[in-house]
Amino acid sequence: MMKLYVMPGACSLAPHIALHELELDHDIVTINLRKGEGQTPEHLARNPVGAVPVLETEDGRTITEVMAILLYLAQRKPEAGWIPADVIPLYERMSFVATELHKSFFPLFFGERIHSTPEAVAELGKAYKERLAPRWARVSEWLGGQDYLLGTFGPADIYLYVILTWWVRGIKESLDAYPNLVFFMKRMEARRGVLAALEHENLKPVMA
Ligand SMILES: N[C@@H](CCC(=O)N[C@@H](CS)C(=O)NCC(=O)O)C(=O)O
Repeated sequence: MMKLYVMPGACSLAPHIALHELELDHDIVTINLRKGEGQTPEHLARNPVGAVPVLETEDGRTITEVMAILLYLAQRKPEAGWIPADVIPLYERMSFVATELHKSFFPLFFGERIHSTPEAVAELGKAYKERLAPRWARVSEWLGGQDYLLGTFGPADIYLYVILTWWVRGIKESLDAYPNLVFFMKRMEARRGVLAALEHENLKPVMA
């Protein structure tokens, strides 16, 4: 059976949701990064940078990177139609979530690893929140009046959902300035696969 290594609430929630949405058999293994479990020899052998997610497949592949794992899972269930004939808009949106959104959270969550004074950490946080504003506007514009980023549900939506949970639950910021994103989050949290993965990670929906 496929094995996915996760830390509850982290970006690994995205492939976890995908496994449920695609109804693929899997085992979940929790890696507690706060207790240093990402840096054990066993985990470093899976992913030398010590991060989650990592997916181990039945035929011996080890796959890292949220985007790659999501695409691998989508390929495992082609009938779900998660990979459109024209992959460019899918890659554009996934890449945006990975590089413009996901990685902007490191300075917000771990500013004290970059600067040593509380003032500098606060200034960094403020700058990154401001930097995110046009990026939330960009995904909101992509959604427009659609239910999902590409019209129909797929991996880019799952990845965006997880990053937005960090904004709401982790940073305790509001999405009220972006009604499309509020509706999107509610729509996502009405999905069975999303709720199943949240429950497994002992998390509550953020829009409840
Ligand atoms: N580019 C990686 C980023 C993975 C990542 O940042 N994972 C975080 C959790 S959200 C992590 O494991 N951090 C632990 C660390 O970097 O030491 C991906 O897309 O999978």
